[in-house]
Amino acid sequence: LASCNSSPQKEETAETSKFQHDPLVTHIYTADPSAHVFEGKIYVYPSHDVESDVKEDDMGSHFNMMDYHVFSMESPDSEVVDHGKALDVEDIPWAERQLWAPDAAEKDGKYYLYFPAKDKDDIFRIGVAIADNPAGPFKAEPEAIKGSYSMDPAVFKDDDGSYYLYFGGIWGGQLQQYRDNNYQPVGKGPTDGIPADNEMALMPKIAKLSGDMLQMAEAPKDVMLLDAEGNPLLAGDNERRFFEAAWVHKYDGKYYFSYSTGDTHFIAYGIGDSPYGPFTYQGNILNPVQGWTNHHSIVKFQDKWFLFYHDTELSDKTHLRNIKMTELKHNADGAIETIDPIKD
Ligand code: FUB
Repeated sequence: LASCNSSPQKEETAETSKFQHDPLVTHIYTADPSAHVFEGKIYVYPSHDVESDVKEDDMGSHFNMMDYHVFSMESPDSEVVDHGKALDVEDIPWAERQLWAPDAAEKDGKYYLYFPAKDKDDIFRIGVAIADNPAGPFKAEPEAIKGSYSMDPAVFKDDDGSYYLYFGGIWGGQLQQYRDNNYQPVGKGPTDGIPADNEMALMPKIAKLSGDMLQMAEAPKDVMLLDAEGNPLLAGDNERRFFEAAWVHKYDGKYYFSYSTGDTHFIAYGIGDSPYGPFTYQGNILNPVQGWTNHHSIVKFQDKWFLFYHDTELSDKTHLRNIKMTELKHNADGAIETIDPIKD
């Protein structure tokens, strides 16, 4: 572990990248890696896992993260630089606890960090923070994004310059507490409010972002995930239905919506013709990893595609994870080759 102090504001640390299924960094616990290419480098925006005295429960309360660090790599096999703390819960006026999976976007030379946190009423909202460079530090807006709820934001920039916010997650992510964008709490358990097995599953949400990147320009809509017959995936279809961790990438003119199936631990995907979907379920991108959660991102660097993900190799504890990366391949027909994190 080497230290380099090129930034006057923040301490930077660097580790040699152990590309291909080894933890990318070992000096802190990291998870939920959202990777992007900014300014010719790979930047990774993960959660920063920490041990705290909060007891484990089915709502994920023990995922009690308090800040974010940003990482960069010149290339997939070069060293990983930790740019230090980029945002702290103490500096987010509306947020109380649990800084879960973030994402980032760039527009006109400014960088936007989108993040979920529980507010003072213990309700997940999505916030945004702004920086002049991809490593931060980020300054949070005083309020959460109006009308936002649930967690796991992911921002996709389309080729026409439109930006879309995807979000949502069931159980601890609170999506089951909402219908038609209205808060309708039905109980405190993780599955209270989940539809019956033979009903349509709760779908992730999408909204176009406003020109200033700080609000949703429209009311969130369902991202429909369909089976091969064109029917919405059902709530009881645990191996295929959406749980959390939305991500979108575009390949060969098609939109790929990928996500975690949560309690069955896959990263699955569907393909569609519009950022709004519908997306037809195709299969799994990543088989279950060590640990309960599975959360990923997909990014193109030069002419190759990469999957970023996490597992619990360093700690063997479900809430103390480590980010990893590996190459991802699209076959000639556009299907993604399933990655087995154990064997590959
Ligand atoms: O890191 C906290 C939560 O665990 C994320 O928001 C979920 O996607 C899961 O990885």
